Amino acid sequence: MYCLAVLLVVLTLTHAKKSPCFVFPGETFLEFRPANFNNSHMVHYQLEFQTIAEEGILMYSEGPDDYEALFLSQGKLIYLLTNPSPSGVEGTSGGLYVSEAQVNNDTWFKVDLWRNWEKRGRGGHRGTVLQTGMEIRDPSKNSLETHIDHINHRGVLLDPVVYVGGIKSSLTHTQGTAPPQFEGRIRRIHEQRNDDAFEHYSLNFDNKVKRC
Ligand SMILES: [Ca+2]
Repeated sequence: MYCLAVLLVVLTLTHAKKSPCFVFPGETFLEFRPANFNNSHMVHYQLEFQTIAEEGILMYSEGPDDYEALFLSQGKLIYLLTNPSPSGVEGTSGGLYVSEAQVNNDTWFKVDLWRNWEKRGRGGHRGTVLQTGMEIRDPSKNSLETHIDHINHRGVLLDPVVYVGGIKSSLTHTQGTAPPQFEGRIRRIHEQRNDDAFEHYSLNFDNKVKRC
């Protein structure tokens, strides 16, 4: 009996560590400030989400000039990277990646999001190909959408703070233009470069985000 109890505790803890899952009511957000986190230039995020909402922010980060957002618009998933040059002379190096299918049908979607990610060549050798964009999987239909470019998006500088499910109203690049806060569930957020699972937030605004 004791062994069974220990096993259950271990299984519960393991499950919690692997599968942080959050319920967003549509009026708040989580803020993450992982230790020693570097999200400038290159990242690879993974997450899963489920919603029936047509609009809403899943993830957002910004720096002095640049920002990136993963959000819903008219039921489609969009990754927006905005990377103006500091002088404004060289123009911008951003990207807009939009899903073809609507993703607000209450099933779980899996998302991979890359920015300037070095794709490994064959045989384990590092290639020189960079990829930026996203892949969206619907495991229930075994479907996959890929929206990727191979541009070197130079000079992407972001603060090591990631907002999930919405954003703080005072952030500089989005005032008055941001989609609404997300309503639905987000789980298994992970960033591969820093090997961070997004479980321990630095802020749960108004304490309204619950665990699944
Ligand atoms: Ca920049």
